[in-house]
Amino acid sequence: YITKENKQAYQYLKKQLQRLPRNEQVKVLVVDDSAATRRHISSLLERHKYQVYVAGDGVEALETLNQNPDIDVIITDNEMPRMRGEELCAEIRRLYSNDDKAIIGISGTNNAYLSARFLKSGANDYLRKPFNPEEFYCRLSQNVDMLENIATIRRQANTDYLTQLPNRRYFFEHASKLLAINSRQNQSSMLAMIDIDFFKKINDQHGHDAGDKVLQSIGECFEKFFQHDLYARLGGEEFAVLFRSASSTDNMAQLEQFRLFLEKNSSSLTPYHIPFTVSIGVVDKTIESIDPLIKIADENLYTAKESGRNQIAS
Ligand code: GH3
Ligand code: MG
Ligand code: MG
Ligand code: MG
Ligand code: MG
Repeated sequence: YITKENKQAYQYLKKQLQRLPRNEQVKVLVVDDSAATRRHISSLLERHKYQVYVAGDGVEALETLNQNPDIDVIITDNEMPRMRGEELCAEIRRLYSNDDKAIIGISGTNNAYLSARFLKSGANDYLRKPFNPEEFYCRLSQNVDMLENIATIRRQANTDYLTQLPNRRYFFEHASKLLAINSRQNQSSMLAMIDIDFFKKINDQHGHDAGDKVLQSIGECFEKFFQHDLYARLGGEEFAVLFRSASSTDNMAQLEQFRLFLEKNSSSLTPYHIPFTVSIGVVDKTIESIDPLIKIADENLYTAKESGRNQIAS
């Protein structure tokens, strides 16, 4: 029979096994001026299937990071020519967010203050040489866990749970950046507000679950029709697209294709076979802030609704 200890051991083993394929995705940069130490740490990492990069000092490390910006963890020695490990930490923190890179300082010196100095310079963790491999793996793995958790939370904070589309927060954050770039280049920005017609009726006639399925199905259409643009579910049955292309003719054609596709195919998109259409309000303007752009698009959306729905107004 399964004892509590057995079960714990089994779950631990399962976790360890699950960990292997993850490590293959994790990129670790080893910075040390001693070739022997670089080899030792690299072989520990390779044994657990991490992707390994090496650098002989801080300057080389910064070059490697510049060429491989997706490196996740930096393990660095302190005593090195040209740049000390602490200085490297501070420089990495100046250049990269501590949300997507973890730093572990390593040193063999007998300086009692070094661990604190490493941490103050932006390191997440510290190991004294010589270290026990188990401790090394545990500290590394906990730092990777932390990076993964941050990535998960960030993804969730930016995603609408029902449709899995980017959400309002994501849209506003990125829209202002895109508008700033466009207006600096004296280029207009095109925004479309898209609203499902008579959606309340769908809920009333077919139930809230059916309404949810309609929202999910239209979400998948956004990924197909506007994959190069910034789109989001702003709330309820309302969506926005901010176009990356400056060609308003192309953008309008894309919107018209989308509207027509739903008019023709919407009933086959859900198991409930509910036909639905959308109304779209469009604005094309050289402007730096998103709020007035949304206001005009909303007014045009209202016009599209008033003029009989299932159409685009600009
Ligand atoms: P119009 O053509 O003028 O846009 O009419 P409408 O019925 O689509 O618009 P209205 O604003 O009156 O109703 C929107 C409805 O959307 C009301 C609300 O219950 C429903 N709704 C909002 N969010 C969700 C959701 O996540 N799931 C479901 N099923 N319904 C939702
Ligand atoms: Mg050294
Ligand atoms: Mg409405
Ligand atoms: Mg509506
Ligand atoms: Mg609405």
